[in-house]
Amino acid sequence: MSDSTKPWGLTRRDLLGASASGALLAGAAGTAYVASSEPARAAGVNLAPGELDEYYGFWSSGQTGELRILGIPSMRELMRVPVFNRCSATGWGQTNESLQILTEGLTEDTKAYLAAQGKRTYDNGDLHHPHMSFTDGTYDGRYLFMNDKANTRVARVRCDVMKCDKIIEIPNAHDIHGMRPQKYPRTGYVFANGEHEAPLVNDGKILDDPSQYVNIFTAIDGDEMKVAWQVIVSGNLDNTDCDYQGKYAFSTSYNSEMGMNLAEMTASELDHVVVFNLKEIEAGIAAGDYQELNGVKVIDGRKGSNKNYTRYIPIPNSPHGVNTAPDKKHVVINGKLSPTVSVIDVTKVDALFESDADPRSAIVAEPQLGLGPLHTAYDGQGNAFTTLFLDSQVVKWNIDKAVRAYAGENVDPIISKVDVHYQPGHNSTTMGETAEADGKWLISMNKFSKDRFLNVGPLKPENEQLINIASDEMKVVHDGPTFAEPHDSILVHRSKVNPRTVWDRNDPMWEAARQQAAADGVDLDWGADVIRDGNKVRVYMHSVAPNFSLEKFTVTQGDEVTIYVTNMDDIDDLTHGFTLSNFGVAMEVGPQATSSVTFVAERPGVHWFYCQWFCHALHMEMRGRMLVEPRAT
Ligand code: K7E
Ligand code: CUA
Repeated sequence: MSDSTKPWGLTRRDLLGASASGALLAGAAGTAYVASSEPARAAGVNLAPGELDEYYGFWSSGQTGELRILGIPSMRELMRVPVFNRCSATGWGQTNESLQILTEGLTEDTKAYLAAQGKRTYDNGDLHHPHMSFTDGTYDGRYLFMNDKANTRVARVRCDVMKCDKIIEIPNAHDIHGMRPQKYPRTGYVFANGEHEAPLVNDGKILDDPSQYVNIFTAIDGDEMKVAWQVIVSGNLDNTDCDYQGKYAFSTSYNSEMGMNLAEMTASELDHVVVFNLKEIEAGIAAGDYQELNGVKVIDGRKGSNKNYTRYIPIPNSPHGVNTAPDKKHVVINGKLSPTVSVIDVTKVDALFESDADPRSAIVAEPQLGLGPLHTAYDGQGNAFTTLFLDSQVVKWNIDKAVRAYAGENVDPIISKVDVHYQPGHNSTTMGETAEADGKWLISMNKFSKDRFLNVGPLKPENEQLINIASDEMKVVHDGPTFAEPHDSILVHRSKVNPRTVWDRNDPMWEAARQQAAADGVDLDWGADVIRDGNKVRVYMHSVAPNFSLEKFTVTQGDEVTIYVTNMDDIDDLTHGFTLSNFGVAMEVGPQATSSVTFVAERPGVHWFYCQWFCHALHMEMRGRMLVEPRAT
């Protein structure tokens, strides 16, 4: 299918034509976009009813703790995938299946802490960075990985069902921030930065002695979701990315000072980026040059350790984002407090390890772009788009021109700037963090919305703007208000992702239920059984709209009850639910899925359970009774 016949919007040629004919798109670059539906329609943003988007947008949600899926360019929110949060709609954090995922990767230390709070898992998270698994430098549609800064975890979402299947806590490190999957040859590793400094063994023996604090870089095996190895570094770690050669990962450090307060953290004019030499680290681990801490092999990559595990490249003041360009050669380090970005040439990094070359010799450009550069995205044609937090702008600049200017040529790398509203953090372009960057759309993720929307009280939404980057003159074409606090997003062509529409009955998600049903001699698919096992009661039922297979069941006060519900409907949209009133129990049961929940039936009486996912004209009637006999006295 050629681009011009695609149903989901205008082609680049159409867009260029539209802007050439003038007046269709409001405002010139650098002026505020005037809100009006007409320009948006001209840009192909408002898809007609029934039209599909060309891209999936995978969105973080910061302190909300979930993953969100949007359609791009319509900016329609399509789905929320609970990950680190507790979800009322789906029962994530309550079902046995989700609790297994939420608890199995926690350290014993954390389990003990949570038990003391009467909890089995955390119910908050701070999800900043969602990224898809790669094969050969581009998205492969297998998994999405994401960090939890709040509770030092990394999670994985399966792209076939868009549900989380693994969450691991990262031992030894503190507060995972930057996180990226390996691009080549495949993922492979998932790299994760511990942002906050602490003693290596953080058991309270060392407290207010920052000279003994360290930070930890972690490589996770993304297939197994186990920590492969860790590296102790000098300074802290902020964001990370890696090359297209499978040789190096890069992490920024805004606190190379190891300061404990703002003044100390920002004291130095120069901080650094740490370069991790993957082959050397693997060789060091193989040779036994590590200490084992909490079951993890930890290698020392601090400055002055005189090994070839790491190099430290000085970078002007408090760098933040790290973004590898689709040219497979350049890595941009975003200056934050410095108005510059520093461009690393990965072909010059070998020399840093092979000789005592000046680490700065790998820097091939350092263009001054504006105030507060935080993150950079790419169009695949040699151009970069950097957010300027303080200037409230996105700047488009040319990498090659920046390199030539750094070498002394009189060229200006800046192509254009566009105002965004307001204070942008991350930005992302269509396929922009892969070798297949296509330069169609850019999202600017703005922290403040100020006056852009109806006032909803002191807590304002953020504003994510869609920008047409098909021509040098960037055009803001859509405002997208959003709840707390997406930091980052990726824009993935829809050809890369192909989720199922109903579950496979053999899915591993409910393996524990499958085994228990087999042990109980019950048919998990078509069950309508109540199994008593001491004071444990297991209730098996299935649902076919608009019925549960049990209209009632009886238990005794104090019984530990587990309800297994299998949804035997097998068509699109036929999700059922199971809500048990006044027991705080609710869960989603997708088509062909099994979900289960366990609680103590401590309330005698008649209690209704009902389906809370609208499934049928007789959805309201889809309910039954749990009869709880009072405990014998
Ligand atoms: Cu810049 Cu957590 Cu990616 Cu936010 S980080 S903006
Ligand atoms: Cu089943 Cu509503």
